[in-house]
Amino acid sequence: MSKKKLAFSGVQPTGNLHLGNYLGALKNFVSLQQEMESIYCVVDLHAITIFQNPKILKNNTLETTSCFLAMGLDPKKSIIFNQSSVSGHAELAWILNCVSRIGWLNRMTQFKDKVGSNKEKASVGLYIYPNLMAADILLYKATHVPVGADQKQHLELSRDIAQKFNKDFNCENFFPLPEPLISKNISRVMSLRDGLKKMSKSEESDYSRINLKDSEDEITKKIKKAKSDSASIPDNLKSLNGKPEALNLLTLYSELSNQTLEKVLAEMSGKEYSFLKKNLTELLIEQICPVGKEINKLMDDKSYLSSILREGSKKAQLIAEDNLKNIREKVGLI
Ligand code: AQP
Repeated sequence: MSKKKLAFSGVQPTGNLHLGNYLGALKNFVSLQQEMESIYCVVDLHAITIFQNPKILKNNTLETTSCFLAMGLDPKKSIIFNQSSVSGHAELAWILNCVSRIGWLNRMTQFKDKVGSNKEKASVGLYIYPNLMAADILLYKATHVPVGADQKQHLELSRDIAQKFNKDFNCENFFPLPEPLISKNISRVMSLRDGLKKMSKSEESDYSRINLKDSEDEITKKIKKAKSDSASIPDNLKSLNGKPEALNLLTLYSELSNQTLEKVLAEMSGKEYSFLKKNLTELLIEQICPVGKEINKLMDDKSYLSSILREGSKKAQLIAEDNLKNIREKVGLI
């Protein structure tokens, strides 16, 4: 039996989108919309698991929408909307809170990393965030979920929840088990300051990331200051062991220039990292700056962006309500 393929993914409106979001997730969103029905969501309910200034949140929601469009998502091909405008996400999340197990959530490493030793003060929402993510995906019976490697564990949890729901309510194959689509070449873009940490919006230093809205000047400065290595570029991958910052810069160059890492090493071996940085800067300016300019242009017309979300919500709502009817029926809710 062939199942209908449907892609779903979300991005939090928590600030400037960066190169990690772009290469780890958004690039895949754009190519998938050619292949299957696709739903992309600005996940504002996820964002508020950590306090957000309401005015800034609204603006970030529109800006994330503008990033989707600037990257090449086409509202005629993909459904683009914000999570809170379809109340089914919250409703299904509640049902799944009752299916998911505390033991499963206790294993989620992202929660542990985010709260550190401050667990008692974290919001309950942050703890049950992965259940809401499962609801986002299962509400549309999505089969494919393009994400960065940091979301792999949450995706596995979504599959466990889907499987348990199907078993508990005796409805085999009711929820498809969603497949993560994680880029092979660059699944985790690392911070420019610390190659062991992922590039992230919430990292304090802006020098740790390339934002999609960075100017040519900012990109040049950030790459110049990025940590690399005092030795010259090696001719093999093994020599990059223990040099995560150098590996990160080389992987970025390989991804942006569409070449394998091995080919990049063969070409650049023996050269200083300043040579790589110069070439990487040029590629970043060529590929990222036009996106940034488009984001700024789109943000000048906020009513257009709101209309994209409104139209997308209507379409998402229809699919969600149809599925929810069946879900309520399975659970025994009148
Ligand atoms: N560094 C990264 N490398 C590869 N993929 C990444 N993603 C995020 N950072 C990287 C992927 O981008 C998508 C959207 O992520 P998000 O903004 O919803 O949440 P996040 O993963 O928590 O991103 P940040 O930047 O780290 O935000 P903060 O700092 O607010 O937590 C996801 O598919 C993610 O995997």
